[in-house]
Amino acid sequence: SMKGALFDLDGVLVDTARYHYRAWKRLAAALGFDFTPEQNEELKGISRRDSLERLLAIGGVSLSENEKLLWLERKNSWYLEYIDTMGPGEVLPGAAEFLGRLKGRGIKIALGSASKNAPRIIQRIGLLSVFDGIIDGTKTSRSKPDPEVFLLGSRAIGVAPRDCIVFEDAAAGVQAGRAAGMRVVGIGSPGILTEADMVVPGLSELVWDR
Ligand code: B16
Ligand code: MG
Repeated sequence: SMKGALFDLDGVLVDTARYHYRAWKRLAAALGFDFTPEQNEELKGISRRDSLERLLAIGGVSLSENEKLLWLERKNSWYLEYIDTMGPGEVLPGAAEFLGRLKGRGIKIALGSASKNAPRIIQRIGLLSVFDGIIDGTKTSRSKPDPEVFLLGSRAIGVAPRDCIVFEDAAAGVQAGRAAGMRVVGIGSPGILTEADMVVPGLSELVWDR
């Protein structure tokens, strides 16, 4: 039976994707090319560094290592500018209630996010105290779809992978959860999250007993 729940952050608990998009678009514009919301889909769930590489490929731009580091720093400072205006009102519908219900049933809860800014974000949206363990982009060395982030999460809450369930909105994250030997609930569209055990549009549509 399920004893642990592991949550992705961006796209599951909060919609930070639009802030990432705004910052990447600003970077693309500065380098002289356009970046569409459709292209942004590719960047979901993957690390900051990998995102830059994909963005540069889209724009057909090549940069030196030093220039890349400079733009990564700029992108993150723009992103921080945007997320520092966030508050509890930006928690996605049903997420806080769902977390509360799990806690009430004694389920251990961990965060499994690729973001290095994850602790700052969950603090801003008022969810910091919910988590029994937090694995963010500073604690992992391999990006999703590698299972590392969720295996570290299960260890942090002391629950075996087979007793954990993952909530993910990105295809790479769903694969990571499966590779960790966990059950996975996809948040989004069944057409994209084909490897999930079950897919729902959002946490407000979920009943734990199912
Ligand atoms: P940062 P998640 C991911 O968060 C985002 O989906 C992805 O777009 C972003 O590039 C990545 O975090 C790194 O974020 O630049 O803040 O370290 O979905 O894994 O919670
Ligand atoms: Mg996500």
